Amino acid sequence: MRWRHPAFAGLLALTPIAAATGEADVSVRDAWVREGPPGAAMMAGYMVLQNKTSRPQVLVAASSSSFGNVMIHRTIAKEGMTGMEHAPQIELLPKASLLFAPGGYHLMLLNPKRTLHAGDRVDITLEFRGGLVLAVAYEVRK
Ligand SMILES: [Cu+2]
Repeated sequence: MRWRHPAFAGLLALTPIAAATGEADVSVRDAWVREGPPGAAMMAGYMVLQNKTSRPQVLVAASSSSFGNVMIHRTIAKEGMTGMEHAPQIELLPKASLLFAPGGYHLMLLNPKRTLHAGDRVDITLEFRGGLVLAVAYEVRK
């Protein structure tokens, strides 16, 4: 049972963290979630993604234990109608920021596991191509 040796298990657990430290130049600021009406099945998350590296970075997934599912969406206007489309991945240009804001890109947060109120914090994990993972605390706001 060498796979269950405690030292080896610890080494496995540390590997993703070590892989992420070289990519600390991708960051998130002003992360927030809009408070929904009681029992809302959907909420939306916003932020500013910053790529301080000299290479493009590609956001490929988002997840959270506080929601049934998290998707990357974009609100679009077409022929006078507003809708949302799924954005399977979003490229951040080198040395650039990308705004997630009402009316544009957002994290679609489906089936919250509890009612979230203004002032609460909720953790959402962002995954980038190449293995970079960022755990971000979002503040719930009105
Ligand atoms: Cu949406």
